Amino acid sequence: MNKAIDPALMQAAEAAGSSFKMDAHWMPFTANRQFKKAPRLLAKAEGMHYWDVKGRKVLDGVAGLWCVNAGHNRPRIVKAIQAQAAEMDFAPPFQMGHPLAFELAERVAAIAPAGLNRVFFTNSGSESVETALKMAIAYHRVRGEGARTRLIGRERGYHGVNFGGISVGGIVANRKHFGTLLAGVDHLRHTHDPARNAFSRGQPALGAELADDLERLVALHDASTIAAVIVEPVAGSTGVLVPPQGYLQRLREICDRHGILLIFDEVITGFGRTGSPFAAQTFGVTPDLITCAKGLTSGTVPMGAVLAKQAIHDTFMNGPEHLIEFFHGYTYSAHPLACAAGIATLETYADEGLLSRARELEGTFADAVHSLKGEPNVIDIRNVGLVGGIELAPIAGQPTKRAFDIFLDCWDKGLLVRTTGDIVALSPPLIVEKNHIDQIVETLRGAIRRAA
Ligand code: PXG
Ligand code: PLP
Repeated sequence: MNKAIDPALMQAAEAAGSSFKMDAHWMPFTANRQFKKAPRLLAKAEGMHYWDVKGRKVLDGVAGLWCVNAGHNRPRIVKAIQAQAAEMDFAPPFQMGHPLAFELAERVAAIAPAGLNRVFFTNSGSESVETALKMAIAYHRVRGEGARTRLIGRERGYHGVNFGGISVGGIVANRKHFGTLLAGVDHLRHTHDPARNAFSRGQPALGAELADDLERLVALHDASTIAAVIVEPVAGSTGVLVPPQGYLQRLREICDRHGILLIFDEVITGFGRTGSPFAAQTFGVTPDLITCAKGLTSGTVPMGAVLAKQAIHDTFMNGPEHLIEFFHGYTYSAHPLACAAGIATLETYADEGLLSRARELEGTFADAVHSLKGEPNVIDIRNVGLVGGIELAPIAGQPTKRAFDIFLDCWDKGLLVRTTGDIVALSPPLIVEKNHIDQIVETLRGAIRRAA
């Protein structure tokens, strides 16, 4: 028995009829030893809140992990999953199908940017990224430009944790341990420029010209070798970097000029986070492929998708009809439980107007998070839709510690936030009300002061 475990946890485990040991579970993206000494264990969720195993109520300031956009345990979604589990557990997705997969794809296409009406299902954001990168390379090959194999990502980008994703990604800690990664990848400069843009509300005014960095890479590698550029419209994981005004437009123009596909990784920004179904619509720039996950099922059942322009899909649809057109897919692509969850989630979003709610609340949310300007060590604040990033000056010689201390303090005071480096990220469920926003910001304010 692990001696460090809190007696209340033991009671909870015993009540549930199990013993409670923490050794076997090697936790993802977690300081395992620190966690197991002082566990933070969740037991229940509803609406805007979690409850921990001791029954303490915690306000969810980050939609679980940027995914529970409809709020927790919404009855319609819960019932849809339960009913589907009782009706049909699994259906093979290769050379077979089931109606819910087609229904969900139509519904996703209906809210997607115009033209992105072909939907390929995966089980996560990471798998969506791998799928989109392979689709881009294969697309060029099928249309006779097989030399277009290079992939361009961006510094500080997060595209999941599989080999393609960490190769195009630009978060050093996620890359440096894992060898040589994919060959033929290069990176654009990131867009973070606090010297010119600190404390911008919404899109920073300066920096559209950073997109011209793509011209530098085209000059270096030649356009004929480049398949695709992948960027997050708003970089989330690295600490909420909002694109400078005109930047995405300029990236689109350069891609068009050189026949390069533009992929928006909307795993975080998809499904209402920025005030439209997709950030592509918020910013008025249409990519060729969109990767998404998280909000597709409001985090209830793992699922991701790639949305493709019809022309890309149609390019694959040639040759003898009995042959597979795209040699790719997952055992659990379009899993029935995920499809049921996805349909009920999209119905919930539509009924409650949640996909535009971030636009309605953007001003209120921006006022609240920007009110933290002037608090100790706050060096930048960024926001768009219902996403906020508060950047703190690191403690000398101990990077990430100040933000992590604030995370622990907030948890202690009944608020879940997310930190990355010395940045606190906020992305509450889209059902958030003004009183929740006030509670989030005032709890954070207290923690920031105590961490000074
Ligand atoms: N692309 C983007 C843009 C993401 O934000 C992924 C791909 C990978 O998705 P999966 O489902 O494979 O995790 C993501 C996921 C954080 C954090 O702390 C962000 C993500 C995941 C976990 C933590 O910011 N984003
Ligand atoms: N590894 C092995 C040995 C497999 O048989 C399969 C799928 O059949 C996979 C990996 C891939 O699993 P998934 O389709 O769930 O991604």
